[in-house]
Amino acid sequence: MHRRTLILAAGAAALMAAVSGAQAQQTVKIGLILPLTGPFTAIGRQVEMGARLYMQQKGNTVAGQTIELVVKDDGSVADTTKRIAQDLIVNEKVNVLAGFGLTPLALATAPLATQAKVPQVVMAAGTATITEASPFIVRTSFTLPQATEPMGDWAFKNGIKKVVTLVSDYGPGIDSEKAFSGVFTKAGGQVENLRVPLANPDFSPFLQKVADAKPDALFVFVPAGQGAQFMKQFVERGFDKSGIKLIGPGDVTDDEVLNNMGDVALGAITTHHYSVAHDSPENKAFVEAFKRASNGTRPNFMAVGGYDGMHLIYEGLKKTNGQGGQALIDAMKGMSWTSPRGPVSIDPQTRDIIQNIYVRKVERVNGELYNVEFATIPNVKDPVKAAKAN
Ligand code: VNL
Repeated sequence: MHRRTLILAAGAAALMAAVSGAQAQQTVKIGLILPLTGPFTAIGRQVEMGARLYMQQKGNTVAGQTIELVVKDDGSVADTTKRIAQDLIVNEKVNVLAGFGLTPLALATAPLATQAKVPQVVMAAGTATITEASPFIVRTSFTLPQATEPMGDWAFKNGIKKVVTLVSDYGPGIDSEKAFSGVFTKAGGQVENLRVPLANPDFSPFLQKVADAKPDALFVFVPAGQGAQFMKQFVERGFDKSGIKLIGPGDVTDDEVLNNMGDVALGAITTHHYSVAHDSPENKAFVEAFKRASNGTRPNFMAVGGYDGMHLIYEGLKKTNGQGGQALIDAMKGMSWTSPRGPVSIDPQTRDIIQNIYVRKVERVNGELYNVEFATIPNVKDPVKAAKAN
């Protein structure tokens, strides 16, 4: 009798623990931290709209859990990102951290993701080493070396022999400078490197140096959001009539602002992972839905990073039956799907995205400017981490 009561009591306790555990797990909270004020507001908005569009299309229930998105503005200040991430982990008990518009913002958060064992989905930033900063980071944007190396090849093969590079002086800019210069000089090209500050850049003195050097092409990396200002100074200095070709990764001709740049952008050759003009049924549906949900705004590569980031979280949760933490990160490794940008997968070794890189040319189509893709380099891994692994 005594023994049976004990067993019953133990059974009831176990059941109650299971029930309360299940209740605690009924909501999966995703903390989405983005610049929604300050100079990179447009980038944060693109990522947020991409993420929200995905949720709108797929609903907010996954594996029996309700998905709750908590959106926070870091104003693109790294200390703020870190403080918000800490608060989201400790007080809001988020299961996933996501967003990260610029490299320093992603890096500031990495130690917190590691400590708390919370997956950190980087949807925008592009410095190669970011995924090495925490075993809990996974990325759905791109890396600059991944997007840039094909440019070095294309340039040399297409008669460009002398190039000046002009990049923002921080992680992704330095990555793209090194990736381009490495491939291009190895092929036999000649290159001179210039770097411009990230904050409030004035491109004029650098453009003067470019004019003096008279290269065949000017290679540019500026983060999305600074392309319009660069182009303005490029025209003011008469570069559109100089015969110096504009090349680089596709951040400078980002799809949201490209159409307002005017004829100066025509003919620019860039390599990148997404164009709003990408010709696939998935992308047509994505672009239409995005425009409908955003007053006609064109999605750019940032929007796709947000959209695919949500896809990765949803599919990961399906695999773990709603569990987060280490199980969720493990479930995301090796996952593959068809994105609006084309086929993608998560490298199980590096947690970075493997994707096609497209060579594109700015053209006017039906009265609007587009990055028109004309060649594809399939399934490109981040070359920096691939080189370390070999
Ligand atoms: C970064 C890379 C930011 C590429 C960007 O735009 C970009 C970054 C804000 O890693 O900081 O286009």
